[in-house]
Amino acid sequence: MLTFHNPLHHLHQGRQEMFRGRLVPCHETAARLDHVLAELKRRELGALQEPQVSADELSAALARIHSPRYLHFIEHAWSEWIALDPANAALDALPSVWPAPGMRFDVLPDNFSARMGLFSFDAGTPLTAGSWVAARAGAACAVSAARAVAAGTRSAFALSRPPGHHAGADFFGGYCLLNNAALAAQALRDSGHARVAVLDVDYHHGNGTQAIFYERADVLTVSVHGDPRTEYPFFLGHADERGAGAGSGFNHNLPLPRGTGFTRWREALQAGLESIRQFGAQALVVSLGVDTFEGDPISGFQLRSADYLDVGRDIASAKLPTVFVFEGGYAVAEVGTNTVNVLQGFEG
Ligand code: Q9C
Ligand code: ZN
Repeated sequence: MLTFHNPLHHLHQGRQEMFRGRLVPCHETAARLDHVLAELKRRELGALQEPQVSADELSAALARIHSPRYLHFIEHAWSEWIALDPANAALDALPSVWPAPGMRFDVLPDNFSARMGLFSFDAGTPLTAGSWVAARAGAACAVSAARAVAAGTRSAFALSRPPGHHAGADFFGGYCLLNNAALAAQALRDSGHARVAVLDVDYHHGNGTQAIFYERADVLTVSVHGDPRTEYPFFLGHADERGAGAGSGFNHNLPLPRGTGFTRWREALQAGLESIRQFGAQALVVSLGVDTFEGDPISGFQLRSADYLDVGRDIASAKLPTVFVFEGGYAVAEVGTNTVNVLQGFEG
């Protein structure tokens, strides 16, 4: 497995996220990626590279997925935050006010915290001094991995953080700033693969990825996740969301109840893979979150470490050029084992 890892990921490290009326330490930590990288080295699973995308190429790739006003906001958010008060340099920026349906999303407020809310959907995703630089380098990993696969490598892994699948064209949230999986899927489309599938196996529904491709027939989005009736991100991810307009029929959600174990989870994975087969995908992007693990501190499925070898084997059965993109997984001591088990199972 050829891996592109983000050499600047540690520049994004939020201090706190809002949880039940308190600010608690962020679950999405730099140590997560360090554990996966260490495990990849330990098992000698393949070459480890830094992303190779020019600044201009990367900006062009970002503009294929995200809106100009969102990219401008994220790039400059930290300098605006400390311009409000130099003492803000010691704090993260977190949103606390959001437009509700019926309010204006088209007018960009002058007020910084109003724009933080306009471009986000939760108070769990802090922006810090290095967030933009880290997220951009993470996006470069996804684009590099997609290009390697487009050039004929069977599979590649974008070991990127912050994660991406909750980020939409115009918003951040769920620890995600730039949608790495969507960037990889678009890069595969742009290099000539007519039909690309995104398979999201993170515990949480990939609302950003779904929204980005919802009206498109060229990218099928499939997600196996905790039922949004009880699980984050709550407001998207139901089974009746099948796509819209030209994209009607090209989104497939497989929500499962909290507490689901591997046998039932694997049946949902098989159903998702069958959709991908029927679609006639020419390439696959996997949003690889391992927060489905039984020991995950914020999630509710019951997968065990050995199960991830089978997950990799099942994904390999699709016989498609495949880009894996790292997403969630917060049981820090096991995140390396679980993630690399998927990749090793895939390689067989
Ligand atoms: N106290 C990803 O896995 N909030 N994002 C959970 C826990 C947000 C997860 C609350 C979870 C986001 C990429
Ligand atoms: Zn997740």
